[in-house]
Amino acid sequence: MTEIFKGIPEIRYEGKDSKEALAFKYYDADRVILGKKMSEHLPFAMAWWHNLCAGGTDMFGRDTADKSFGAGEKGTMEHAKAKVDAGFEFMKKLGIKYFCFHDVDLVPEADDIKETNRRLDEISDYILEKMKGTDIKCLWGTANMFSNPRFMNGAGSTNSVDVYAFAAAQIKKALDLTVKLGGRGYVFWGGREGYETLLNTDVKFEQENIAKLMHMAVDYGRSIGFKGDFYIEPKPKEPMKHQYDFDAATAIGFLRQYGLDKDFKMNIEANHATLAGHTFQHDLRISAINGMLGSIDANQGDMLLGWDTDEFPFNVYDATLCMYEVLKNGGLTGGFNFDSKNRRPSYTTEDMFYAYILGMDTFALGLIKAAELIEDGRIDDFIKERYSSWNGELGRKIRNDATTLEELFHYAEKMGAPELPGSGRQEYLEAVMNSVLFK
Ligand code: XLS
Ligand code: NI
Ligand code: NI
Repeated sequence: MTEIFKGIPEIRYEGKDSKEALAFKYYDADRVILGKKMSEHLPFAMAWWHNLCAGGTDMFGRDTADKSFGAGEKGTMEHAKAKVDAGFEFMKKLGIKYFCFHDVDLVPEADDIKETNRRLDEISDYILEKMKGTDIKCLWGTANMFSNPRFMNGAGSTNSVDVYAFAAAQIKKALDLTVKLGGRGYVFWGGREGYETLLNTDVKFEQENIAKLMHMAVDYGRSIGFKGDFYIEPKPKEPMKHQYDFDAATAIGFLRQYGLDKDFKMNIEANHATLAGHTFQHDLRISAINGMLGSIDANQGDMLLGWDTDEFPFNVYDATLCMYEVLKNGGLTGGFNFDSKNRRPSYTTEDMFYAYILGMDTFALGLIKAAELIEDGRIDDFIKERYSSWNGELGRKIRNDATTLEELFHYAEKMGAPELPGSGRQEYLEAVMNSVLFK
C-alpha cells in the first residue's frame, strides 16, 4: 500500500513542553484519569465528510485543498477507494479508533438508487477489508437527506410522498451499512426538516411524518440486530430558517411525545448549541439530566459569525465544561466526532493533522482539567451548600410530595418574609475555575 500522507509520522505523545507540531501535548492514550484510560474516556472519531471530502468550497470560491488522494478525478469509485485508503492511514497515524459517515460521503451518488447501493456494497466491503487487523470501527452512520435537490423541502417532513419513500430507502441502506461496519450509533440530523415560511407549511403533519419515519427506522434497525443508540442531532437553523430539532430540550420533548425516547439519545454538537443561543454545556446538561446524553460532535463556533463554522475546538474552557458534564454522566455510549473542518486557507495535508492534533489535545486537556475540577471539590461543595435549606423538614416534605399549597401558605404566613437566599457567588466560582485551569 503506498503511503498517502508522506512525511507524516505516527503522532505520539510528547508532553506539554514539546514544541514538535506533529506530536500530542496532552493526549496520552494510556494515561489513566479517574480510573479510566484517556482513550476510553475519549473515543475520538474522524468525520468522513470534512476530512476526506471537503476541499474548502464556499459560497464565494472553489476548493483550495486537494482531496483527490492521488486518484485523479473526483467522483469515481477509484477516488472513493482512495478516500478509504487515506482515511485509514490518517486514523492509524493519529490513533483514532472510529469514523462517522453519510452514505454519500462514501461513494458518488448515481442517478439510479440501485446503482448507488451497489457502489455502497462495494465500498463497505473494501472498508471491512481495511478494518481487519485494526481496532478501527464505525462510531455512527447516517443518510444524507439534505444535499440532493429532491430534499429541498426536507425528508421526513417533505410534502412529496415519493421523496419520503426515497428517504426511507436511504435510511434502510445506511442502517445496513452502519451495522455492517460495527457502528455504535445511527444519527438523524434534520438538515432540512423545518420550514422557511408557515404560509406553506403544515407543521403538525410534518412532525408526525418525521416521527413515523423514525419509528420505521427503529423497527428495521432492531430487526437486523442493531443494538446501538439512535441519535437526534439538534440544530436550530441552517440550512432552514427554522428547524424542528431546535435544541436538546425541543428534541427530547419530540421524542417523548412520539414514544421514541427509549431508542433515541442526543448527539450534541457544540456549534449547534451556540447557534440555538445556548452554551455547549447547557445542551449537554439538558441531555444528561434526561438520560439522553449519547454522543458529541466536537467542534466550536465563532461568536462573531452567526453560522455553523465547524471549527476545530481549541477553547479549553468550553472543552473542560464539556468533559465535566461527560464525567458526571459516567461517560458516553457514543464518542467524540470531529464534525470540524480546516479553515479554507489551511489547505495542506499537514493542516489536516494539525487540526486533529489540536482537537484531540483540547479535549484531552479538557478531560484533565475537568477531573481536577471534580477532585478539587469546591464547585460541587458549593452547589451542595447552595441548596442546603432544602435539607430540613419542609424541603423533605416538598421533595416527597408530602405537602400542599395550603400547608405552604400557612407556613409562609407564620414565617413572614423569608431571608434573602444565599449568594450565587458566581465570581468566586469563576475564579475557582481559573485557578484550576491555569495552575
Ligand atoms: C450539520 C451537521 C451534520 C451532521 C451529520 O450541521 O452537523 O454534519 O453532523 O449529518
Ligand atoms: Ni453542524
Ligand atoms: Ni454534526
